[in-house]
Amino acid sequence: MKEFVISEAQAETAVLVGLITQNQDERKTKEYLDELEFLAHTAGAVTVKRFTQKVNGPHSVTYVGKGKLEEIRAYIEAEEEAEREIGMVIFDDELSAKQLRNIEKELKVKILDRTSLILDIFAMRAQTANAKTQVELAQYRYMLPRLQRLWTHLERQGGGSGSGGGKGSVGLRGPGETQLEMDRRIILNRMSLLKQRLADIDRQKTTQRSNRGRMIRVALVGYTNVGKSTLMNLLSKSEVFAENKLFATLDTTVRKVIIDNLPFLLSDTVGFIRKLPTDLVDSFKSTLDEVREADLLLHVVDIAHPDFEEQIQVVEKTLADLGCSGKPSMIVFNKIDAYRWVEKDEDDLTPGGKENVSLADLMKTWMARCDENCIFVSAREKTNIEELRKVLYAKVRELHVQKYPYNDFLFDKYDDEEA
Ligand SMILES: Nc1nc2c(ncn2[C@@H]2O[C@H](COP(=O)(O)OP(=O)(O)OP(=O)(O)O)[C@@H](O)[C@H]2O)c(=O)[nH]1
Ligand SMILES: [Mg+2]
Repeated sequence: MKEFVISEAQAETAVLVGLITQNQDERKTKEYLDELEFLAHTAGAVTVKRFTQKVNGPHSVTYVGKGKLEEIRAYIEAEEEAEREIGMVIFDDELSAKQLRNIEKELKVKILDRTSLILDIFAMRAQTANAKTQVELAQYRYMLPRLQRLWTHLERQGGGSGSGGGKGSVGLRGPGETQLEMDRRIILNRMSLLKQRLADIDRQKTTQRSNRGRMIRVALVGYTNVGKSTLMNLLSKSEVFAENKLFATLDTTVRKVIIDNLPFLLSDTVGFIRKLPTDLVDSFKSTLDEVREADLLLHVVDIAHPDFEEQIQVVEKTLADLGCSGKPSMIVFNKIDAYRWVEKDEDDLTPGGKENVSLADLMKTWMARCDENCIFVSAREKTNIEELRKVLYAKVRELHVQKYPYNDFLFDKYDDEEA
């Protein structure tokens, strides 16, 4: 799987390419490319240039138009002449086999798209057997349809026979096709082995989960890099790896947390991101089972991120895809310490934009929008964490009493408080 591992070489340079379309205006594209740059940085690459193009939609053959592709090639050549080698070109959307093949032919450098970049980071981050197996399976799923690029050009020239190995034209049934068939078989075999392994891990995990006793399960969910692991560490006094890069957490960690007399399980899971292919979400099924089986979801949001509203939507959409939209949940707005706004001059009468909203106003708006089912904290500054514990206690207790009405260790405290 070497071809996915771009992270080993130190500080490779990357060029980013994105489209400006009717549903993705210039500002949006900039945000997407910022995120792509952050992804590239996480993978160990330094971004040196961005290209964008205004089009109606991605070009089916080359993603960007021919002229733009030539412009990118000219840039790469000029850089190479100046002895600044370009390591890779990264496209913001998933490329088809055909696009990949054509772009590679034109640019002659390593081509990645958002998906293969995310997969690369996943491969780098995977620690446990479970995470490694899931990532490898996802990588093969990505590769399989793209294997065709090794041979379809032969097929077109010779009017060949497709993958069945039937009648292809003379001289064109050679190694290309056989090699491809072999590659496909090897990959398919490997994939079924990986699936088998995941099924075994799945069974083990299900047994582990059923042995956990009668405790309410709370899952921290949210966009990547919002502070889920930092909150987990605060609430459970554990040491989960947290860092300012994307996808620091790949596998689920579960900890027992006790607030007053009430024990419950808290889990920290992989973060979500835009344009994450469903295939990838599928591959992370067993990691995400923790979310699926949780009794309460804490949706963590980075309020200091300029695009946090879209991130909320992405997370809600992913949760719905996982069949979790009806679950009890609460939004935890994190990083209030880092929220910045520009105060408007009193005589400035132009209508204010997003950047002029004060934290207090934003809090008011969201309290109303969530029906007060949200809380504002800073995991870094430990602001409002006691309040979060209190709210969590009340919510978990309510769920606990509903789910395990005969668990009497709770009732002392419960009765005390009622009295
Ligand atoms: N300013 C500020 N930074 C925070 C806060 N909470 C977390 N961070 C930082 O945000 C970054 C990401 O935190 P993590 O806890 O790793 O985030 P995560 O949601 O677990 O991220 P992934 O596992 O990568 O999806 C780290 O650099 C944290 O130090 C906060 O309240 N304020
Ligand atoms: Mg994390």
